Amino acid sequence: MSMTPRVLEIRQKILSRNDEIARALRATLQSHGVVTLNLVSSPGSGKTRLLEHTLAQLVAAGIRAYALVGDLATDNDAQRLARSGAAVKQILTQGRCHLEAEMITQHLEGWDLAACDLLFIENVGNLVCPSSYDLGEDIRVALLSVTEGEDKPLKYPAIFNSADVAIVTKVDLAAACETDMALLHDNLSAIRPGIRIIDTSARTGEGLDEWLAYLVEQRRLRMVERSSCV
Ligand SMILES: Nc1nc2c(ncn2[C@@H]2O[C@H](COP(=O)(O)OP(=O)(O)OP(=O)(O)O)[C@@H](O)[C@H]2O)c(=O)[nH]1
Ligand SMILES: [Mg+2]
Repeated sequence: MSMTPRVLEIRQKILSRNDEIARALRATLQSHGVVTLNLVSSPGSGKTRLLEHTLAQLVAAGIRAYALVGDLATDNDAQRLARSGAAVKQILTQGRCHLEAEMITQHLEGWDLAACDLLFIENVGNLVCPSSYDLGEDIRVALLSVTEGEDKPLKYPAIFNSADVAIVTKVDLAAACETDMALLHDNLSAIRPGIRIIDTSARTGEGLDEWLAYLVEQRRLRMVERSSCV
């Protein structure tokens, strides 16, 4: 007998268990007024650098932000993010290539969710596995740096198709990499028609105000949506 169906069955069970935990987590976060973002991308595309800037700006503006950051090893990213003054925790994934909802639930313990406006979850750098795992987020943010090649949305469709917004990073390097920005946008839109795309550079500051305005607007919209659902 072939092993394939059994492997698939176990995988489905793990995913449906994750979905159940994610559903409960989403309900808890929403009931406390938290808007949650899950940042996914390949390793090194600039998730932490974007978040360093974002958290510092939000703290300065009096918007209460928390961050969880997942990695296989080291707490380097948590140390970088904590400099902003925001509450930050590192999640070490014990070798797993993605975050799971249960890890988020566990690491939120001890945090006052009622005192949080925006929760950022930086996923493990990986363009494949994180796409299947709901973390109870409201907004999935896919980052793609210009150095990775315009074809990545076509080659890794699941991660870009499941995103609500795409952040193109490192646009200061676009000329050096001969990146065709129009093609990169077209490929993102082909995989996720109508997706909002924000071009950014953490180095020059390009697009960062647009990203911050997007966050503030999304928080407002989600809170209005929730109050009208009660
Ligand atoms: N030139 C340039 N470099 C950037 C930009 N954003 C990030 N970088 C650099 O890219 C490298 C990786 O950035 P990180 O923020 O650590 O990337 P990451 O996605 O968090 O990486 P992992 O957590 O390991 O997946 C660092 O050297 C950053 O300084 C940018 O906008 N422009
Ligand atoms: Mg990082």
